[in-house]
Amino acid sequence: MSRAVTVAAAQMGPVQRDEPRADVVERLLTLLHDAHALGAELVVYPELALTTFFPRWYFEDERELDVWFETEMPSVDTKPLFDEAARLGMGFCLGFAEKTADGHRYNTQVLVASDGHEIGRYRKVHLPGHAEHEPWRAFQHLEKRYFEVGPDGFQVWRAFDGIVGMMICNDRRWPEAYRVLGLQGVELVLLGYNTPVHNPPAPEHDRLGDFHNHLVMQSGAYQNATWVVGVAKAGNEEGVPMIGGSAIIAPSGEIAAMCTTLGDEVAVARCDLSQCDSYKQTVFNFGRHREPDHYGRITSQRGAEPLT
Ligand code: CDT
Repeated sequence: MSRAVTVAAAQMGPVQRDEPRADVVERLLTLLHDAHALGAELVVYPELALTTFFPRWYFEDERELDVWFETEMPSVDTKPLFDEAARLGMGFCLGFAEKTADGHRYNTQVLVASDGHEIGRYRKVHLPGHAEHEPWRAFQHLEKRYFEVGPDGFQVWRAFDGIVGMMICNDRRWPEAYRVLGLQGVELVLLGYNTPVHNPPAPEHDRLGDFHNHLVMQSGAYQNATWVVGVAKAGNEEGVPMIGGSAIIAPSGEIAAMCTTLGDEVAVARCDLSQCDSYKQTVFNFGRHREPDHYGRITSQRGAEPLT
């Protein structure tokens, strides 16, 4: 039996440092309406969608850092998005910087149902970059300083007539993230990203950013028999060019829809979750073909231990 959900990848162009949250939410509402007009039932927004990608700067003062974090969701500024999505009967997934009541900071994505209730939250596990100021870089990537590793790992939720999981940006480069979701039967992975074109420690990779983006999401989708929806904040943000290429990827690994600009844009695809079944039952029938006795190093070891 077919189980289809029409999904919109709501890519954003850059958000500049002084852009007020309320203005950003206006942009999110425009994307929501565009997605609705195209028949979408679920809209996926980027990582840290409400602000510029602030980990590119070093803040010594805690109060300077706090301005980028939300202490409640919905917040006053995002309430209009929650209200309008519920009025239209649309679900959405939104990335934001979260500061909890007990002072923990996470890079978080919230999944909201079509009636406006919160289905679940995912807090980013694979934090890229560095924890100390590194002045030699053209820009910083201080996620390891500003966020804690999400404590809840990779969970799934029954939603949108299927099994939904989330990850955030750098997580998409790690096969373990998809596989932990795959082992819970995931059928739809939602993820936002902010990926600079330039990677200061490895500038020789810069020309490959778009290729690697699709490579990891397409292989993650295929090898785990799931749809993957990856959504960028793209374009030139505060002088730092970011890749676009937001895409909706089928369990075959094929791209079903993709953004073609570096600005605010929606790409929509009808995601038939039952298309996962033939992969889950045959080539990626985990119960039949996996050999976990031979995978011990995956969890017993962190770094590579090359043969000497
Ligand atoms: N936001 C985020 O996680 N960005 C990282 C940059 C790493 S540089 C290769 C990403 O994986 O896209």
